[in-house]
Formats: sequence, structure tokens, C-alpha cells
Amino acid sequence: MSIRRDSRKVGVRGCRPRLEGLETRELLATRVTELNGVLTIQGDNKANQVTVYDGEDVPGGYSPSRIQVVYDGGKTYTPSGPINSINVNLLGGNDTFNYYLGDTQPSPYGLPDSMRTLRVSMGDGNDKAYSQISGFGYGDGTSPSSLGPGRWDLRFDLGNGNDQFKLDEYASLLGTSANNTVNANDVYILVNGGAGNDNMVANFAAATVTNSYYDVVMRGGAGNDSMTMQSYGLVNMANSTVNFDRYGDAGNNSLLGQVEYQLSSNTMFGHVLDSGSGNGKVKATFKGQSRA
Ligand SMILES: [Ca+2]
Ligand SMILES: [Ca+2]
Repeated sequence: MSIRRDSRKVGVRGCRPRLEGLETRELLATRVTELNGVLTIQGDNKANQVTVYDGEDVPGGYSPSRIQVVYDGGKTYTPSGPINSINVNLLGGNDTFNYYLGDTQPSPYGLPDSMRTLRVSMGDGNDKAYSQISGFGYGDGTSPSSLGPGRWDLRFDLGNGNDQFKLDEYASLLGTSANNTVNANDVYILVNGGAGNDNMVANFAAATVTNSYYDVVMRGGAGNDSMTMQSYGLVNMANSTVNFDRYGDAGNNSLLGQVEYQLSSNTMFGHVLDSGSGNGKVKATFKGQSRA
């Protein structure tokens, strides 16, 4: 066996450029594995590029997990069974991670899973993380795209380096009962910038939040960070507890953007604006109205 391998090596030695091309491709080594409902995506110290589609109309069609991972320039992985948790660890290098939660079109496949735990560690390097929450619609196309009832716990750790994070939240969050841990909707999104000058943006559509616990929290970490939360139209909140919090931590941080909202029926809406220990500026505003 070893003799044959040696002779093959000798054979390709004349085609050096092709051999080097092959080696370069193999250096990108993202590994995707699945065990007991946990999907693990492990990068290396190169610039990994990973996209997770978490919806029923994943590219390539319906799968039991409703998940497809696209990585290393077009490789795909579709889990063979249901997935509860996704762990992403991209290590060093300037990595890119995209997470799409929801369907691009109303799906005929019925109700989605009601639970997702996502843990993303971007590692060292100047990384880019993006998350789009579009939600799920019914097949007839008459209902708004929504999440809930259920529990979605999404946490992004950007790590060392000058990182970028963007969230586009388009879905309505619809629980069916406020005081019931089964039927309430619980959406928790946390972004930790880590060291470096990080830029974080959260965009909210004019959606409805009802019977939900909903938290969006940004922490800048060390460095001069920019943290923006902004809405496009009124976010309507009812029978919910909502917190949009920003903590600049160390450095000269900027808190920016305007969120417009309307509160009704027993809703608590809190927002922490903490520019941190440096010479930060707070230009963030909230423009709201309450309806009895
Ligand atoms: Ca990496
Ligand atoms: Ca960082």
C-alpha cells in the first residue's frame, strides 16, 4: 500500500501547480457533526464561511431537522435527525457566519419546531455574523410570518478583533398565553462583542409581539463599540415583557438608533442604555405610546 502511494506521489510531482491547488482547498476544514440532537459546526484558524438555514424550505428540500448548513464554498450538510441545539465554533481567522431562521416562502410542511438553542463563537479575527429572523407562515400565505409559541435562545460571541454583527428581525412573535410557560413565546438574543472595536446593529420590522418574553441584549466588551437598535415602523407589543438592552463596557462607545413602539395590555418594555466607562455618546432614542 505504501509503495503504491509513493509511486503516485512521484507521478504527480510533475504537475506541481495542480497539486498546490488541491492542498489549498483542503486547508479550509470546517467540520459539521451531529450527535443526540446537537449539531456542531467546528471551524479552524482560517477564514471559515458558514451559513445555517433553519426553516422548512431549506435549500435542497424538506429534511427531518429542517436545517441545512452550507460551508467552505458550497459544501452542504443536512442533519439526518431532529436537532435541538446548534453549536458553532469558528476559532481564529476572519470568519463569516449567517443564520436564517424561518422560511423564505409559506411552507406546506406544518408547524415548525418550537425550540432552538444556538451558540456561536466567532473566535479571534475580524469576524462578521449575521442573523435574519423571518419566521414561519402557513401554506395559504394569509398569516404573517411569525415565531411561537416556543423558545428560541440565540447567543453570539464575537470574540477578539473588530467584528460586525447584524440582526434583521422581521417575524411577529406570537405566544398563545402570557402566563403559561408552555404557550408563551420566549425569544432571547444576546451579542457579546468581546475585545476590539465592534459594530452591532439590530433592525426591527413593524411586527407584533404578543404573549412573549423578548430580550435583545448587546454587550460591547473592551474597545470602542457602536451599538444600534432601530425599528422600521411601530413595533406593537401586547401582554409581553420586552427588554432591549445595551452595555458599552470599557472604551468609548456609541449607542445609536431609534425604536418606535406601541404598548398595550399589560406590557413591560425596558431598555438599558449604558455607554460604559469611556467617553461614550448615547444618541439612541425610544419613541413610544401606550394604549390602555
Ligand atoms: Ca476560523
Ligand atoms: Ca470583538
